[in-house]
Amino acid sequence: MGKSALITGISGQDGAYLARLLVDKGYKVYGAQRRGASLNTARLEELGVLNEIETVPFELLEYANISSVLNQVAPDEVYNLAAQSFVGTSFDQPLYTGDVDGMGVLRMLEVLRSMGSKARFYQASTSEMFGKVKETPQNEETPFHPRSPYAVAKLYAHWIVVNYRESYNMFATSGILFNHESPLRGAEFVTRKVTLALARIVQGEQDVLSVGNVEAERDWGFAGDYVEGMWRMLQQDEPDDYVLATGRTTKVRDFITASAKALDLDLEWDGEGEQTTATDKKSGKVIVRVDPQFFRPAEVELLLGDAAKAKDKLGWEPTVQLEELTEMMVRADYDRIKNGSLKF
Ligand code: NAP
Ligand code: G4F
Repeated sequence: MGKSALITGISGQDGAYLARLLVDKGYKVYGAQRRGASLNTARLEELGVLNEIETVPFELLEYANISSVLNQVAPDEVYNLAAQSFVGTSFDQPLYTGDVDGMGVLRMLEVLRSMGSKARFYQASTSEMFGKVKETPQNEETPFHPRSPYAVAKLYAHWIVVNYRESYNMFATSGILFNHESPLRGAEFVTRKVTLALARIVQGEQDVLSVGNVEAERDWGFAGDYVEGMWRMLQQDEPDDYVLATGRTTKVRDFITASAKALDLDLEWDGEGEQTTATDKKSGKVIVRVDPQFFRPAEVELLLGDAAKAKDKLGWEPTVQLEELTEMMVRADYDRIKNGSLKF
């Protein structure tokens, strides 16, 4: 009989790519989905996997619900991808973020421990935990310095995973993943916000893209590559922690320029800080502005990952370069706007 997996956060970007991967590998996949006014299935539909999984109602704030789902499903593997995942929102909703992203993980581990479950557990940890970075590039040994309520909650989750592994001999693994993007990325994250806005601007549906700190640098990879790494982590003989990253970092400003270029826009940047603008050379119009409302109370200025351990132990390497990823995202958003098929 094939293996079974429970994926929390099934409606999100990584949930959809991981569901596609595991179904293709012959897994029975249970998608844990929280209740909303309407079911959020657009990403699963886009990857053609909605009808190949079984969804189960799930809420990370509810111990009894987690317990009944895990007891009923009794999966071989659990991928905990659910989270309040937007750093900006965590400054406005720090208690909620702490409860879902920190305590929620403890609830899952406690349920699995009390069941005596042998399920292998994957926790979606994050490069945000490195925050005000202590060294560059960052690897599994780099000390943490989180800079947002999101990152602090994720750091709690990371250490409780390590603690349950060491205390109870559970197969609990933490993937410290650097930023990964795709056409399925949520529209509030900067890459997707940029590709969507520029696709609208060239089709006359928007005038200006307003952004925050364009000097921030991120190590951006493709989500499809990163879910492969998650799966490989759970196929090892022993649980451990792994960084997944591309080893290349890019400024937000340069991602905007490259996305614009993919749409035949040639940008000229001007000014500094809050006065920064970018003008489309052909039309002479300002199409990018910096708006301080998008600045964060504490910023992570630079992330650059070293995934040597994942390459060595998992045989994992990213396959999609940033240029290809940018083109993929820009094209997808251009077509969605053109066809009126934008769903998320
Ligand atoms: P995402 O698109 O924002 O998806 C988050 C998922 O969590 C959604 O399915 C959401 O459901 C669900 N969720 C939120 N609160 C919940 C709750 N209280 N109970 C149950 N489900 C809940 O995030 P992603 O980009 O796929 O990222 C997946 C995970 O990896 C997250 O934990 C994120 O923090 C982490 N991570 C992401 C990156 C990255 O670059 N993408 C890097 C490192 C780590 P709704 O659809 O109902 O909102
Ligand atoms: O796209 P972002 O919002 O992603 P951020 O904060 O790096 O977090 C993402 O990656 C983490 C992994 O490192 C995940 F754990 C987390 O769940 C999420 O997926 O912002 C990237 C950078 C930041 O420095 C931000 O200040 O872009 C900067 N930025 C500049 N203007 C902007 C904007 N970010 C957003 N969202 N919107 C802007 O207008």
